[in-house]
Amino acid sequence: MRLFYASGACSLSPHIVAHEAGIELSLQKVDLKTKTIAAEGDFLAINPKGYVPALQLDDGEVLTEGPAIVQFLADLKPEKRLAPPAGTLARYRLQEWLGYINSELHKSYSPLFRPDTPAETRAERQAYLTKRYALVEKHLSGRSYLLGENFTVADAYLFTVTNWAATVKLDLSAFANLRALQERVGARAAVKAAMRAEGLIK
Ligand SMILES: N[C@@H](CCC(=O)N[C@@H](CS)C(=O)NCC(=O)O)C(=O)O
Repeated sequence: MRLFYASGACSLSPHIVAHEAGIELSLQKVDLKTKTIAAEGDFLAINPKGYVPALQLDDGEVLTEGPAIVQFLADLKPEKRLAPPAGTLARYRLQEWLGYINSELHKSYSPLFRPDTPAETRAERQAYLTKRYALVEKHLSGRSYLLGENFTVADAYLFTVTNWAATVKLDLSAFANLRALQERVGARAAVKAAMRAEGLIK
């Protein structure tokens, strides 16, 4: 399988999950500005949406959307317990978190990365994110991970987007539980390996 990624982008989340699951992926780096892949040119020919992550299966099928990709990878190795079994309430809790991270957190960061975003919009998005993170902070009280004591794909996704906070000058210092989660996840061997492979840490 091939994972189309950009260093430190949301594609780090499935990259982490693959390491956690022990699934070997061929990493394909995408230049998001030019929509090209180093090895073979046109990324839009692989994923017409033009964004990462995209996972190409061995039969050529391409799966997109981070929340779908991480669940697909987790379900390939159920024994790793990176996602609760399908059909259980816990699985829907996982999807609830993936949806929250995707629409409330991930997409709220996007305008903060654009240099032409007006200061007013920037301030509004930062306030919105702070409000949304306050809920995560409360939820994490007494829990090691989003779903309790087990690391799941939702933690990989939360970790990935929350890592962007410093770059966009979003102050999360008031959120001790969230900071502890970032440290806990960042210390995992699989997470370090994925970050190292993307050149994010040494
Ligand atoms: N809906 C997609 C959004 C993915 C996304 O926002 N990817 C960003 C990187 S974090 C990207 O590739 N942006 C480049 C672009 O949209 O042109 C998902 O949840 O997977």
